Amino acid sequence: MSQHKYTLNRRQLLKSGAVLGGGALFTPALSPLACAQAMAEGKIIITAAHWGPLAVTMKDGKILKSEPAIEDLGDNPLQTVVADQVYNKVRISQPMIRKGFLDNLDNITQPDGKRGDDAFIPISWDKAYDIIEKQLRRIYASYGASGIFAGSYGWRSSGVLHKAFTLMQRFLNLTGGYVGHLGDYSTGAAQVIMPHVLGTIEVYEQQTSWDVVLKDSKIVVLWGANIYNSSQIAWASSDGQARLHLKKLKESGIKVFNIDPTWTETADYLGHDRCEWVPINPGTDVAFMLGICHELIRQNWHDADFLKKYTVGFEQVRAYIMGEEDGEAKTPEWAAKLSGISADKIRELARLFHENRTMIMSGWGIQRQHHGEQAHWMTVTLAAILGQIGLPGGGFGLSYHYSNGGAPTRRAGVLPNIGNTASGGSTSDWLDTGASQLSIPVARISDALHNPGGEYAYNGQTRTFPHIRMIWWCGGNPYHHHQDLNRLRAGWQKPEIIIVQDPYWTATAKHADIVLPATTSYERNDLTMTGDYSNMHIVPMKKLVEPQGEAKNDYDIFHDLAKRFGVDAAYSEGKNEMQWLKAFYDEAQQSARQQRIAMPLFQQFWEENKVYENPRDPKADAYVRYADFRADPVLNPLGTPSGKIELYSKTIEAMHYDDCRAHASWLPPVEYLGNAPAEYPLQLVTPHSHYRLHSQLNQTSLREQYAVANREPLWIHPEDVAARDIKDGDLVRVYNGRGQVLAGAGRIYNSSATATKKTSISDTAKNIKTLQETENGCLPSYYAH
Ligand SMILES: Nc1nc2c(c(=O)[nH]1)N[C@H]1C(S)=C(S)[C@@H](COP(=O)(O)OP(=O)(O)OC[C@H]3O[C@@H](n4cnc5c(=O)[nH]c(N)nc54)[C@H](O)[C@@H]3O)O[C@H]1N2
Ligand SMILES: Nc1nc2c(c(=O)[nH]1)N[C@H]1C(S)=C(S)[C@@H](COP(=O)(O)OP(=O)(O)OC[C@H]3O[C@@H](n4cnc5c(=O)[nH]c(N)nc54)[C@H](O)[C@@H]3O)O[C@H]1N2
Ligand SMILES: [Mo]
Repeated sequence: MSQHKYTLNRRQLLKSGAVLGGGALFTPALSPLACAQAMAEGKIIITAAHWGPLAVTMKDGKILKSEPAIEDLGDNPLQTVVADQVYNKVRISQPMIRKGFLDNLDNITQPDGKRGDDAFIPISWDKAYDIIEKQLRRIYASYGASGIFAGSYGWRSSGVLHKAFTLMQRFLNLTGGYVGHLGDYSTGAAQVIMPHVLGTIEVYEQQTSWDVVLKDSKIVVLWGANIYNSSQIAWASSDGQARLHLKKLKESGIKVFNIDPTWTETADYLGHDRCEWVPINPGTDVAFMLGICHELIRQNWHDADFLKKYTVGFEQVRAYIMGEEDGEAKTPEWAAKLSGISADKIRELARLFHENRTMIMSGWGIQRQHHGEQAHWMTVTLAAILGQIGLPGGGFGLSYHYSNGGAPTRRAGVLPNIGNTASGGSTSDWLDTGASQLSIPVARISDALHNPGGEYAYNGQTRTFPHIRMIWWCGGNPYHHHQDLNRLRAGWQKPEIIIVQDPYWTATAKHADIVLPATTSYERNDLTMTGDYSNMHIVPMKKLVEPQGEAKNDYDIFHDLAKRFGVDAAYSEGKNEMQWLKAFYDEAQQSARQQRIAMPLFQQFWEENKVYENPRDPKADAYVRYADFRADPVLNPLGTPSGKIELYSKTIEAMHYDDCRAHASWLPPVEYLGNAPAEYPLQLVTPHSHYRLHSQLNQTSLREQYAVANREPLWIHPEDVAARDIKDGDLVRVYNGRGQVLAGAGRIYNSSATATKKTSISDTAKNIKTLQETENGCLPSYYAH
């Protein structure tokens, strides 16, 4: 993702024209007091992770403790457990091979069906390399690149050099190619629909600056956006700015709505005085927004001038909303039945949004669903009808909750990354992975394994699933992140060989044939920036300790293998670890110099062991998304066919899809409150955890802070609890027809504020059945090996 963002930021920097003078600052790693304290205890080393720059105190060569290395308001518990990550009983200590696979080595075209149930035996690195080399050559000779899936989605660790799956793909691009992935789990639906509507993927773009929001917005809508929680991390490294902005929001006079099935950590932080809960039924946001739009149009509150000048297709949308298209008017009463929010509240929100400068901050949970495309298309449609897009503090933002979006972009020399092709070429960091003809949409992995050669529709194209005979996963955990794991597990038995590279015995590693132990980011040297949008800091990621056990860096694993294939020169470009880092840093430093920002030379930077902060840019502080387009839509057209916001898309019309019409529309999800059968009356929502990054850190002591009955906490409404005789702290079985998981009943809502609510979480927790078999990071078997 960051590559997109860095590219964007570079473009913005170029666009920003006149360059101010002035140098950048070194942030002292810790406050003087904390610093003195830490120095007395031992040496401090600076590193970083997705959850921010870290100051790590060492003692006798061991990691003692870790703390934030920059000011980070509020607690970010993720920053405290570096030692637990490194010294951990679920680390993989040496290369391992599955017993049945080893026994069957001469006949592995016929897999034995025992993945996930078999024992592992240790082998040497050389033996592991021998087997991998032989099998990779055989697979290429028999099936070509389409036989190897190396899409390997996942969040790996931060760093511009030690990028797990990028390095794997770099190696495989030199040996013959692979099947990659399209899109991601985060925004899979939005990033396909948004280019048709706005001409950009929109989800990974800088937002209207928080400074502007705090000054000009009268209403902020958290639409399934849990900023306090989800901004603890970034794809590169968190700059911690969201907490600062939330604090200011709490202190401001701005009215906040939390449109969410849950009373989130963010809502809780803002408090009931500042923030009103609109506890919507999951999966019904489009209906709810249509109800608001109906009221806006009925009252003649829609902004006809804006719609005419900046959008196409309002007439079709209007006809649909008013019921002229399908005979069903999308009235507030109609929307209330589906969403669980009263028609009066819907009318009130329509009036408030119309009368006040309103910023809709949308998270991504609303689109990580069946028909998820509609949710963000409808969000843009609603914002267009309100007519505030491009005005200070108005419109919508799809990334305020992520990577501290809205923290203004700094003037900076931006660090490049190692690419998945050698010597320049594509340095795509996240989305497509270099073999686009063969790539499959990322969440199609089960479908691909089950239907080799099968056809599927994707964004107007008919594509064909490859015949995957080998899987190599490096830096991700599909047994954590994929849906319907029983189905994945069945498909997973089909390939001939599966290699997994990870520091830990994840559920995925346990389903491999060959398991290779990777280092954590604390066992190698690297660099990162903070703030995928802000480019706020450059941080040295210094090696804290030697690789644990027989673990090796992913970089070195693929370098060793590259030698066996005679491609090591192209792989390494003749550079070792520190030479790579110096080259990346030098490039950033040169670009900084052109902007008259003084960065120290690499050696000094590295030895100083400090976080480097980039200077502010007054222009960026005042940034308003779509202001240029609003000022002059002819000179600054959008990248859509019409150059305008497409509320109706002729491109999509021409696709003739039943499940995506040419304008945003209400398509009932296959499973939701509205069609729940009696035996599965509850709906499970699986938001991202405050205490983990997906499955990462699940194996640390953080778990002790939040686990209930030693399981992931399950929040249930008192009404649902009463009907089931569940007490706080009970171990509960959560199940449906597809699978089951154990959880601990915790944070049972019983505060007076929620208990008195009629439309409370009970309405969402009741009568709905969707369950994804592992909640984020539940990993029922993580500890069981
Ligand atoms: N039910 C449900 N499922 C979801 C979601 C949800 O909201 N609900 N969210 C989805 C989303 S948005 C996402 S992004 C995905 C996340 O899914 P993943 O990105 O797969 O989850 P992580 O736990 O971050 O997995 C990263 C893995 O990389 C390993 N790793 C870390 N550093 C290194 C390294 O240097 N080298 C190697 N080789 N390995 C390393 C970690 O140990 C871990 O096993 O989950 C998706 N799945
Ligand atoms: N601490 C922490 N931060 C993270 C992550 C993490 O694992 N831990 N993961 C990171 C990643 S990779 C991503 S993609 C982002 C994810 O960012 P998001 O996708 O925005 O995060 P979620 O927590 O899945 O969902 C946000 C909110 O949407 C609500 N929600 C769910 N369904 C619905 C619905 O149908 N309607 C409405 N209105 N609301 C709904 C949830 O209750 C939740 O409060 O977070 C990132 N930040
Ligand atoms: Mo994600």
